Amino acid sequence: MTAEIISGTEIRKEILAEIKQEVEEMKAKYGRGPGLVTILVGSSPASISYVTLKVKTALSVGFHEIQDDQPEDISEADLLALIDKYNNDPTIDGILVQLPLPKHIDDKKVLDAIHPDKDVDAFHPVNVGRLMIGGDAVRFLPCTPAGIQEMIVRSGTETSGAEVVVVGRSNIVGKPIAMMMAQKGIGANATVTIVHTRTKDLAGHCKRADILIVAAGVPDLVKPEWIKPGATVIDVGVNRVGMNEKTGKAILKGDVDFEKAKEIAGKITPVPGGVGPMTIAMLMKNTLTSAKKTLGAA
Ligand code: L34
Repeated sequence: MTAEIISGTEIRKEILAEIKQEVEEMKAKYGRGPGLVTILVGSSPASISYVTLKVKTALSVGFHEIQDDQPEDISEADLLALIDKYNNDPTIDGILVQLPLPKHIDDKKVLDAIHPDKDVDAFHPVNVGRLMIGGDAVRFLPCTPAGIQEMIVRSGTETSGAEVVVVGRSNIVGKPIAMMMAQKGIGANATVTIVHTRTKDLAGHCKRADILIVAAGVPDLVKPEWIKPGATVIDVGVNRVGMNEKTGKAILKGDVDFEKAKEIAGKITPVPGGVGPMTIAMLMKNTLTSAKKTLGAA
């Protein structure tokens, strides 16, 4: 049987429609909508592609959006000063500095400089700590993990008591999604295992997973025979594996061999059109949340 495809593109549409509606109500009631600034340093094609999508999406839901592109050779001090400017700008509810940054800039210093209440990526240590504590402490969830959890919930996958295996232990995806799935709450209450490059029996762990979340950044890492029949597979990988000669666009591939995996899995996310679009939708949701809290509307 072929797996049900969990379409990030479709779910995103629903979420953005909900957000757009709320933005209109906010503008009518408070005289302003949410404000987001995206800061892109340099010109990596992947980052340009993602930031362009973020800007377009923000404008489509009625946000005040500032696209602040900076040259590759901007100094760390100038970047920190820029962040400080937006920290103090009352029209800005969310500050996003696209990663990765050039090598001469300490990304930890930069992320720490963003005010936690405007940190719509939820990468600041304060927001990471709040996520760990869970419940009412949480202001923002990191965008990719939040998108993954939303897809799991909206696809009707049972998480309570489920075996979740997370492949990858990054700060952006692996660590936070593992913590979120283990916590109490909707789309959570799971038994979670984190596996990584030093794990002895990667295949054995994956085979036990009712929900397999793969965020390793290695194309086709997960083999079809590692998937438990009927499992829900969430593929976070967005690997640029080549260029389409005709369109000039990058060819994207996930961390899972999709064509074969979809014959075994119960539900599966595609690449492109899966987790990527959800990441952007959740960024919009976080920015809306930030504005609501600032305005006293939530
Ligand atoms: N600060 N840096 C910060 N926040 C983030 O949340 C990110 N991330 C990751 C890289 N750096 C970041 C993103 O935005 C990865 N990421 C991201 C966002 C969107 C998409 C992929 C990764 C996405 O929309 N992918 C599309 C294809 C886009 C294309 O054609 O290039 C998809 O369908 O998968």
